[in-house]
Amino acid sequence: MNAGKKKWWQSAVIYQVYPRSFQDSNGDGIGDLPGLIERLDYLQELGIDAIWLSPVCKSPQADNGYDISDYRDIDPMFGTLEDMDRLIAEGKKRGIGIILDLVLNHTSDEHPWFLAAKKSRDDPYHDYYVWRDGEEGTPPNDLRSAFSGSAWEWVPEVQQYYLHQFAVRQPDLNWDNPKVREALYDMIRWWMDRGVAGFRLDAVDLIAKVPDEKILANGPRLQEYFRELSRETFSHGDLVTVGETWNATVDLAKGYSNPDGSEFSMVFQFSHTMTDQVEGGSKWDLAPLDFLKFKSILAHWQTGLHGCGWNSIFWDNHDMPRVVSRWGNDKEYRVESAKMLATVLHGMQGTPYVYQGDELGMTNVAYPLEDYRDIELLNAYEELTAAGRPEEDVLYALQTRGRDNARTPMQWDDGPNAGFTEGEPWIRVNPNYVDINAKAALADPDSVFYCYKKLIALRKEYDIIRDGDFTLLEPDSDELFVYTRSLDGEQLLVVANFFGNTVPYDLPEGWDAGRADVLIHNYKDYEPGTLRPYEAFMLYQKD
Ligand code: TEU
Ligand code: CA
Repeated sequence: MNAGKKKWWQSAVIYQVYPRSFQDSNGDGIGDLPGLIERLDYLQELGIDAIWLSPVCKSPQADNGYDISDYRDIDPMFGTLEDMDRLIAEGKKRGIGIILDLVLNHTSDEHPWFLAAKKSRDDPYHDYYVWRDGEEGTPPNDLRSAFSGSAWEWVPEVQQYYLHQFAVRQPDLNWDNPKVREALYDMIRWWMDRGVAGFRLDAVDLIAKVPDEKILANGPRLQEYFRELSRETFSHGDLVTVGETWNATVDLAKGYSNPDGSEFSMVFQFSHTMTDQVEGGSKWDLAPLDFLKFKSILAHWQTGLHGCGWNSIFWDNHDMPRVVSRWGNDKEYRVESAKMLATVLHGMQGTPYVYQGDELGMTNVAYPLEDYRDIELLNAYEELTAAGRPEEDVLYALQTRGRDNARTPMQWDDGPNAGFTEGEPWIRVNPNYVDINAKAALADPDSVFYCYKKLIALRKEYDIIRDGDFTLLEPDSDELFVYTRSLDGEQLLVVANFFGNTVPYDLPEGWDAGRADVLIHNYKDYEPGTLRPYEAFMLYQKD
């Protein structure tokens, strides 16, 4: 992209808050907006520019807020609209923007639109959702919900099925109805007027579904809808927008993140997060990480969008296991591997997203079934065991990949419930909070926290991290993740041992550890010719 035309979000680092697990302020065991406001100073210390806030609108919480019943109000569990205004204002004071999570593919079954829609075929709201005729017990086709079971649900009052790509309680909106689109745009403008910094768009590549042809993602009218959405809303403000597009390709993403601003700022693409599952299987079909594929996918996105689009870069979020447990080592090398993963991520081009607790090196949990809360996980348990998969094997898969790994309460200190709540937390706290917590991290200059802080600061200091092009080195190494970035005579080298072995390694030609600046290193000293377990560093030099 041309110098002088930089967007604020290209130099930004965004931090994701999953509000129900961040900080409780009133002892009901559920995190809330006043709690988040109390913790803004912590986030300012980390140095982030914006918070992506998972949904806080009114919701029966069938899917933790991703089922919205009123887009223009805050769920009482999280606070009030005044709390939201205060969050936006307090954020602004600290240079932190608030990015709302817009769930536009579906609503809650308790949204007034759906309550009206399911009463009668003649109701003006009926056509806000996706209905098909059929016979009870024989759905229109065999489309499956992402949360197990059929994607169709029968409603006796209207003698029709409605489509739900997610839970039964998340009916899909009918984007082909212009009234639906206009109603959503109006709501988005209403939020823009309240001063939000941007939006994350949930499951947005599913909005243009054509269920009769079994097309869910990337429907034929998708780009038309994206352009109209942007034209009617975002393009009127200096906002950051990030679409969640599980099914994007580099070619599609060039359009989605077109620098002309006609669609979104960027999208989340997930192909690298699917390199440790059986091909053609589901997320519950575990396989060892295909490291060469993982690297080549990331490199493909880095080079593919350079200069003609923009990447979002992330390792995990509220739908994923904790990265240090997944691709690092959450035992003896927890700190080293958490720093290594952070270094590899933050050296790439794009806008980094830090998921809450990753800056502490928070880990997965392995709970018995009764301690889990997530609808996806609980439905998967039923479906997989009913299909005959051994219970132990199912539980192991859920413990390894389940979304609740990321949703355990934020670990603030070593006091009761990790300082998250004075009540009974809605989901159990990870027992390792006694050692892994923000208070301990802030007191230790070598903590994972300060590594993130440093990486975030480097991004502001070195234009090359924002602008430089990307070249993957050692593409065939089963152990090393190495790349360079370059920009007009400046060069950056990121070297990482992604695994727990000691590996012989010499710097590439033209690099001299004595001459280059060491921007960050997760070991204290440098050992020529060798990389120790999970060792990672970033070097910088100028011609
Ligand atoms: O996720 C979209 C999505 O495709 C999920 O089904 C995803 O595949 C799954 O969570 C991976 O385990 C978004 C939100 O991020 C998620 O939290 C919501 O549950 C979902 O949409 C429905 O709104
Ligand atoms: Ca609360």
